[in-house]
Amino acid sequence: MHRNILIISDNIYLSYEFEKIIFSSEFQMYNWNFSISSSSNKNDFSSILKSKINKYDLKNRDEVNTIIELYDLVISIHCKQIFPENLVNNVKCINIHPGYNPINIGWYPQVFAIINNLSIRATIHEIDNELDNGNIIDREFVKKEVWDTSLSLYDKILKKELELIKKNLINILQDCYKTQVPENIGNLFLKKDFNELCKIDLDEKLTMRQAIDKLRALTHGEFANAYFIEPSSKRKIFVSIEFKLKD
Ligand code: 0FX
Repeated sequence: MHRNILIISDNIYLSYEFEKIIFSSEFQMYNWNFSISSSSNKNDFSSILKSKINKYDLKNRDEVNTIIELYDLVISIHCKQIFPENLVNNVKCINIHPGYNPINIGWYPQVFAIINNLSIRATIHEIDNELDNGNIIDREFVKKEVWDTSLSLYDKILKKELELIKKNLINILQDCYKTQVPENIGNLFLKKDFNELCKIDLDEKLTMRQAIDKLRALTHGEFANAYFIEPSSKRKIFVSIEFKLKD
């Protein structure tokens, strides 16, 4: 059974919801600690979470050794740092991924699921020495509609991730869960693929379906993602799409 658990995250919403889960009486016997990456703003997290927040830099050997000494389980909830070999080989590390391993590994999975018409799930898996690759503890589908934007699909995935956490947490803490090896190598999408997608080529020939899919995959609330360059002024013009559903 694991007693000393480190939650490492760069996502405030999920950290807040995770904290609500572990504050229930069922989880009081465990020793929980929250930490963020050095690039995240501590005040942002401290103003929302009740727990004390640490910062760990996983590139720093001494800090990784401290984690190894203090904790017997590390749970990554959208932690943006790569887990080093030393950490993964010495402490059980678990990741919550907002995608379907192995179909959508890597960055912003819902964006690439829309663009490439791939199914999407949320996944909990053990961390090994490759990105989003370890043995799968649980994963569940999220329904993708033709009117979903990146944001609406992302919101459904976060909800599913929290459901999976609630369902599996006690078994993870007691180290009594079954795992499944990922079926294949899958599709890896990186931040640079996303940046590349954002540049709209006004002369690209697409079907209307492809064009709508591209715009909805890049529509995420206030984020300015898709853009084209207006030829005369060379200004970046940002584009997004809006759907209105009638019953
Ligand atoms: O924390 P997170 O939701 O997830 C990301 C990766 O997608 C995930 O695969 C990885 N495991 C995790 C550690 O980091 O990312 P975020 O909070 O930076 O962004 C959330 C969503 O916001 C993203 O899915 C798409 C959207 N977004 C974000 C940025 C910064 C945009 O549409 N444009 C942007 O410029």
